[in-house]
Amino acid sequence: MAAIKLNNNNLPQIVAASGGKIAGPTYARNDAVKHGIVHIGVGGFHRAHLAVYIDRLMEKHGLTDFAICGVGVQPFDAAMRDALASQDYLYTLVERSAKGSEAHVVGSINGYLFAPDDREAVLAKMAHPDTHIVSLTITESGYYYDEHTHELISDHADIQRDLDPANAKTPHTVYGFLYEALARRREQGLKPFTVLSCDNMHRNGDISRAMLESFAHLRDPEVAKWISANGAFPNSMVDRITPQTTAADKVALAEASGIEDAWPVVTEPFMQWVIEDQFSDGRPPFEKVGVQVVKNVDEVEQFEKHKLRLLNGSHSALGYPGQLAGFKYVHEVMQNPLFGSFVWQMMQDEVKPLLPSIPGVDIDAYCHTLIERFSNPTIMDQLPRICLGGSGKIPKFIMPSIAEAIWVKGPFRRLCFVAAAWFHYVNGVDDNGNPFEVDDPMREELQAKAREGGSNPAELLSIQVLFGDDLRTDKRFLQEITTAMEDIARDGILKTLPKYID
Ligand code: CS2
Repeated sequence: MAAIKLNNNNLPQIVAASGGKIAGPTYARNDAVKHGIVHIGVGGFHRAHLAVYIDRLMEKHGLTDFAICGVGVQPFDAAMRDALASQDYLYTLVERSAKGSEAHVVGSINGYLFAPDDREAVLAKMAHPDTHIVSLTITESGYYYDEHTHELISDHADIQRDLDPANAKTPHTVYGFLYEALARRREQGLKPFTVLSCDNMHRNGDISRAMLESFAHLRDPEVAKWISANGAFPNSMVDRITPQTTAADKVALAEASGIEDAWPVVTEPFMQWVIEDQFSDGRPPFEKVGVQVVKNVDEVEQFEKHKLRLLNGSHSALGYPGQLAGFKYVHEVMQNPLFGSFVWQMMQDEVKPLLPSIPGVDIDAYCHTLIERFSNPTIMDQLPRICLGGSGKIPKFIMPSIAEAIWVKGPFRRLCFVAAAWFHYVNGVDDNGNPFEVDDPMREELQAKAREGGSNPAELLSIQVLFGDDLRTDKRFLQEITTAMEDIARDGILKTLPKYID
């Protein structure tokens, strides 16, 4: 049977042909629903996370004021514009686990604006009274945040361009859009929309607030004051492992479910969102669909610490050494008993003792869930995805645990092994001599330092924006990481790993 193209007209046929196995939206997706959320950066993660929570609220709880209008600001977003527009903004979410695969059609996104086509349309949408939230998944580079000074990189050419009032109506950066739309809302006597960062960053809301306020201050201090007094920027912890969609995923969907979808999303069954209850202009009743809405920012921070250090830290522990050892997918790395033991012991012995206890959270159960999630053989989570942008990952997921372990005199050998593996990884050649692509904004600098340093970590550690000053002078740390680097260089990952397993 030929697959049926996904769109509004064909949806009933798709559902019927599946014998009721595939559910799709039964709620209205017309002008009766309002775009309460404008989302910048519609990719796989957004479509597996916020858009799914909203879909459930629309389907099960009659929510009509918070449908999503997607926005793309990057040239590459044209592909998402075309894919979604070709199917009335519907898409298929495929949840895969060892138990099987379930497909579901999501309808919460029902419009999409591509900024390079019409920047004014995006500004008008954000400034519209129906818009209550502007949410973001723009990756770290979209924030223009200097990790070291904690300030806006205001001398960046993109920011400079958007700061020029002559460009106010044609912004390129997220801050240019947010600022102009908020200034218009202020003029119109509207409340500011909530700026809701859904990026996997520590204190994502605080960073969004501080950067936007700096930007606004450079444009007009009065608007900056208004944003700071009235705006809301909730911090949140977001979680759902969402690999990049492949051509094979589309074929599998067509064969198994009879759906022709230009860009489906493949993800795991697990999802989590812990969000601070700070909204300036109303919000959907997220708690009805399992979101943990908390009053206190410290709570978000604790959940976030668990996630970044255990989930993302372990992903790095599987990713960089795994890529060097020649693996392609996370589950393949997990199937290797050495890696399975290594990552478990790193979590239990080195990371867990550093984490706060959260009432109602069983940290061992959490670690077990992670092992199960990493072992999921069906989502085919690609190592290059895990390894992408290591200069933004290792300093956040691994190095802080090392620094804290040194401080409390705890063990940190395995964490050093992971950092050492990344130092090797940046050279772009695996243990079998096969080259691979190192996708990192700092690639050139990293590779130059790695070449200069060889098995001596000093050169790479001298990159201050990544490593600061403290670790570089700690003798125990230097000894551990140097030993790991020498062992990996001499023997390769798989022969070195047993030394790190009890
Ligand atoms: C991964 C994350 O890229 C990475 O390093 O650890 O993308 C991870 O899959 C998500 O944070 C899961 O929520």
